[in-house]
This record gives sequence, structure tokens and C-alpha cells, in this order.
Amino acid sequence: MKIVLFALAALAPLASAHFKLNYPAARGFVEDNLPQFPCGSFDTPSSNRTVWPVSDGSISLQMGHISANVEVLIGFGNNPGSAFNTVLRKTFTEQGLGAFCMTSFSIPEGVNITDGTNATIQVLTNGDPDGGLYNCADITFSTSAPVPDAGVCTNGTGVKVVAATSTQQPNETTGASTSTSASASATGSKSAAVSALNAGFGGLAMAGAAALAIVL
Ligand SMILES: *[C@@H]1O[C@H](CO)[C@@H](O)[C@H](O)[C@H]1NC(C)=O
Ligand SMILES: *[C@@H]1O[C@H](CO)[C@@H](O)[C@H](O)[C@H]1NC(C)=O
Ligand SMILES: *[C@@H]1O[C@H](CO)[C@@H](O)[C@H](O)[C@H]1NC(C)=O
Ligand SMILES: *[C@@H]1O[C@H](CO)[C@@H](O)[C@H](O)[C@H]1NC(C)=O
Ligand SMILES: *[C@@H]1O[C@H](CO)[C@@H](O)[C@H](O)[C@H]1NC(C)=O
Ligand SMILES: [Cu+2]
Repeated sequence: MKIVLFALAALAPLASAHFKLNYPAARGFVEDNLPQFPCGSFDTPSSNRTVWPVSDGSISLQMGHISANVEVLIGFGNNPGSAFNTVLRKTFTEQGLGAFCMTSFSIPEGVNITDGTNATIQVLTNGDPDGGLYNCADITFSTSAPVPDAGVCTNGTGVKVVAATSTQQPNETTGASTSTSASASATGSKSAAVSALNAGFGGLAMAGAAALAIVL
């Protein structure tokens, strides 16, 4: 299995891209530091917060792995530190490379949000054999937040969401256990690998999926 993962990494240059939080704007982005809890090495809130809607918000990512688990948490206040205690979207599996925009966020019942409430969104993903990746965005809630510019919130061709095979947080699992191959074997079929092939991820990703299918 390890050998296959190394082969995948060698085949797919995008695999090193991990993931990127594009909207709301991340505190910062240093690719090599994404594994650093809680915010990919950016521990200080930005003074430049994105005004984000109280209902029907969206969060736009760039995905660099053919499959990754994703979870979205939030911490309220000016500086939640590492206390991202409220789940905005529980763990699911995303498949496909490129733009991925999650939509229809709303604040959980019982949380008291008013115009001007500050908070920080934490996006967790896996996708790497070593486990969790983190990126955070500082926001100010507003009932009159502007909609994101055209093109900010889109999905790439072949990007899709499926139920996660694990309910664990993405930083408690590795990409290897939740990859296309894992879900294919868990469901007792090759359907996930086949759909990856059909989704047109490109020759490199197809070669990787084919390698996994042969091992299985
Ligand atoms: C502040 O954030 C906005 C929206 O993300 C961005 O367009 C702008 O460049 C940022 N300004 C600074 C000084 O960081
Ligand atoms: C929210 O954060 C901004 C700085 O980013 C600050 O100016 C403002 O006072 C904060 N709002 C509250 C309610 O603390
Ligand atoms: C919600 O927060 C606002 C501002 O802090 C406060 O005035 C209001 O009483 C709170 N509402 C509830 C139901 O706690
Ligand atoms: C992107 O795809 C996901 C999963 O199907 C979907 O929930 C989301 O609404 C899509 N985003 C856009 C901008 O259509
Ligand atoms: C994973 O992230 C959650 C949410 O921020 C955090 O509570 C937990 O401690 C993290 N686990 C690890 C192993 O870092
Ligand atoms: Cu990665």
C-alpha cells in the first residue's frame, strides 16, 4: 500500500498542492505548513476580516488530492485560539481536483450571532498519508454581506461529494484510509475507482486510480 502511495505522489504533481482556502480569504497560506494545528502556522487573527453572511454562506477551496475528507468548524469571538468548538459541516468525502465550493452554510441553532459578530472558520482536510491539514479564515458576520464575486464560488469538472466512510475528524485520519481505493473496497465494489476514471481527472490521476485498482 505504501509503495502505491509513493507511486501516486510521483505520478501526480497536483498531490503536493494539498488544499487551499480561497474564500473567505485565509489568514495566510504556506503550503508546507498546512499540517500545523490549528491554522496551518497562522496563529494570529487577521485584522482584515471577510464580511460573511449569517445565512447561505459559501466556502471555496482548491483541492489538490483526488480524494480528501473535509470538515468545517468555527470558533466565535475575536481570537478563538484553537477552540474551534462548533461544527459548521460535519466530515464528508470530496473527490476530484480543482475548485470546490461548499454552499448553504447556516449557523447552528442556539448560537447567538448578530451583525458584527467576529469568528474564525477552520477548514480541516486530510488527503496526505500523514493526516490533517489546516487553514483558517477570519470573518465578521453580516446580514448584508456581499455575495462573492463571479467565479469565486465554483466547482471544477468532476468534483463531487460522497458520504465519508469514517465519521472521525479529517485530522484524526490519513488520506490513505479514506482514499478512492478505501471506499471502493469498503463498499465491496470498484465503483468509486471506476467513477474516478470516468470523471476525467486527467491522465495522471487516471494512472493512479488504475494502480490502486490493480493492487485491490
Ligand atoms: C483585505 O481582504 C480583502 C478581501 O479578502 C482583499 O481583497 C484585500 O486585498 C485585503 N487587504 C489587505 C490589506 O490585506
Ligand atoms: C471584530 O474585529 C475587528 C478587527 O478585525 C475589530 O475592529 C472589531 O472591533 C471586532 N468586533 C467586535 C464586536 O469585537
Ligand atoms: C445576543 O447577543 C446580543 C449582543 O451581544 C445581545 O444583545 C442579545 O441579548 C443576545 N440574545 C440572546 C438571545 O442571547
Ligand atoms: C459544489 O458541489 C457540491 C457537492 O455536490 C455542492 O454541494 C455545492 O453546492 C456545489 N457548489 C456550487 C457552487 O455549485
Ligand atoms: C483536530 O481538530 C480539532 C478541531 O480543531 C481539534 O479539536 C483536535 O484536537 C485536532 N486533533 C489533532 C490530533 O490535532
Ligand atoms: Cu497534500
